[in-house]
Amino acid sequence: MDDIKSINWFPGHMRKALNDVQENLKLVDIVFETCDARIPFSSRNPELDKIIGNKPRVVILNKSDLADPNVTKAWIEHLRSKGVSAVALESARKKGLDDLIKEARKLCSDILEKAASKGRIGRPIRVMVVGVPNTGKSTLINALCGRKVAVTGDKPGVTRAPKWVKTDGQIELMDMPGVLWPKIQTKRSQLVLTATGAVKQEVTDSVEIAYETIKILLERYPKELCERFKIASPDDEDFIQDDYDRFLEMARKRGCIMSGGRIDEDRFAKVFLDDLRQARIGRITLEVP
Ligand SMILES: Nc1nc2c(ncn2[C@@H]2O[C@H](COP(=O)(O)OP(=O)(O)O)[C@@H](O)[C@H]2O)c(=O)[nH]1
Ligand SMILES: [Mg+2]
Repeated sequence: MDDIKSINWFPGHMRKALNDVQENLKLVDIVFETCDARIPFSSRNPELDKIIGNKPRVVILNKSDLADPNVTKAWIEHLRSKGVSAVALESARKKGLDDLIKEARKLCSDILEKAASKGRIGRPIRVMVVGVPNTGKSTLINALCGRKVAVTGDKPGVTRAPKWVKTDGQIELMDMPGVLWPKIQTKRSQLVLTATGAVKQEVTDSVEIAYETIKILLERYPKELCERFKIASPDDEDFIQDDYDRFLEMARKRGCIMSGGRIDEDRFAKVFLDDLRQARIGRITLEVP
């Protein structure tokens, strides 16, 4: 388990983290900004925009194996329409790395041409990976390097001189990813960050998180949800209208029953969240552009 997940962000941490990123930005040609493809809004921190200036950047919709491919496409188009480069990636399975590197070289073509005109032909592009915790920064760095790199700076407050790791694709990768914090501005952001596992939850919250996430799924992925938990779907006659009754029925069907016949809501909440995080309900995206 990453240390980072247990960090309690407070304003000092946040400022320090942003300052570290800002300092290291000066050393690179381009930024790879990771986010979670299931929640591309809540897993990005807009503070990065304020310091990035005109440095090229690619937004990486990571863990796209878990996300709805159609919605991922819509996010990529949406970001591009705003002039932001974006690619889908599965860092864990190294899928999409070629597209990412191609995009990076395209965005850095001016820099590369300028270097070439000064005789530095084939100069590698210098890259820093930046993102909020749990968006796959370390996994991406390892995938790009083709081996496990000791990523020690993956924590705000650990400042040292970055090392550069050469990769295929003529990239020099900073071994220290830039760490941002999740900017939780709404209850909905809090919910989806917790539901996907990006933010640690208190044990007592599981039921509420599961309950509220089920409501989202019922709107966005009713077929997948009802099939997985073997309940009648909204266009069936015996669909259970009441949210809480439906929740209890899902738990009952899943065998989350205590001795005496009471429904074990806590156990079901954990079963549900585990199914969601492992994409066993399906490839699901909780935020649309
Ligand atoms: N399904 C899936 N999981 C991933 C992918 N990339 C990373 N992960 C997982 O996401 C979790 C966080 O990844 P990590 O690289 O530690 O994120 P970091 O905190 O940003 O450095 C780990 O459990 C990884 O195995 C991916 O492409 N697909
Ligand atoms: Mg990490």
